[in-house]
Amino acid sequence: MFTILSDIVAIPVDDPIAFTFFTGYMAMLAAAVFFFVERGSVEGKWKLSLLVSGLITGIAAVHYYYMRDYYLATGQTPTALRYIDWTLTVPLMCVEFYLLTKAAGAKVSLLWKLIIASVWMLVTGYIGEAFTDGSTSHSVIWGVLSTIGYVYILYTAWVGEVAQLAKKSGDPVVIRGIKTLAWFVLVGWAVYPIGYMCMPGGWLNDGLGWSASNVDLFYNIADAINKIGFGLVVYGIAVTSKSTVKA
Ligand SMILES: *C/C=C(C)/C=C/C=C(C)/C=C/C1=C(C)CCCC1(C)C
Repeated sequence: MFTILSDIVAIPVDDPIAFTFFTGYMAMLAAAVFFFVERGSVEGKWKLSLLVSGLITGIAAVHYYYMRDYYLATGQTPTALRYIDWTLTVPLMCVEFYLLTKAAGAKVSLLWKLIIASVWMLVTGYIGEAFTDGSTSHSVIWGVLSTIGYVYILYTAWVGEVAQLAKKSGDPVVIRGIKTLAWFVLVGWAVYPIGYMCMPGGWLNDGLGWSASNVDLFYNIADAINKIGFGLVVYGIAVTSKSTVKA
């Protein structure tokens, strides 16, 4: 139904949420094509990482296609589609951390710990958003529970296992790449809890006196920066390390 509607519903020029849904979709699609094609030109050991970058942006492109329709047709936040997308793409970003540190001895248990932390973060966040009664207490309780998972990933990337394995790898390209990804998790991912607080009942929404929900504006911008940015950092590692290897 929404697909048919989208053919006739134009994107209102004064609606930044609709605009970012559309540009987000195009950007994710273009990025996915880029990573899939470039996968062919990087050294063998980086091909899987590039494939994962392509999957992250490709999966997001499909969800953006549907989220944009949903938003245009209903004017509502596509919460379920959003969290389905994150539940697939955030664990894949954890896979990127694992692949980059594998050569230095990363174990599958590290991958599982990161995946469990991200699923915890997302399930609790989903309960906070999807089952909101508009009260601040509901939003805060589930937001805080979700943040525990986020802090765990942050810790692992900055000082925990991932950071230590990067150091152990002794490869300056990997060390610098992991540091950049850790910055993405610290700054880029922090936009999500800020967006979450903009839902009705959320601290920022109340504090700024907004009547409507602006969560999608924050999530759309953050997704584009984080998913495409993450992929580009991984791509940078792949091409730089190739050029440092002697033929
Ligand atoms: C591609 C999608 C990404 C990188 C999504 C990341 C999402 C988060 C880091 C969400 C975090 C949240 C909190 C820390 C608390 C409030 C609820 C969430 C789920 C928005």
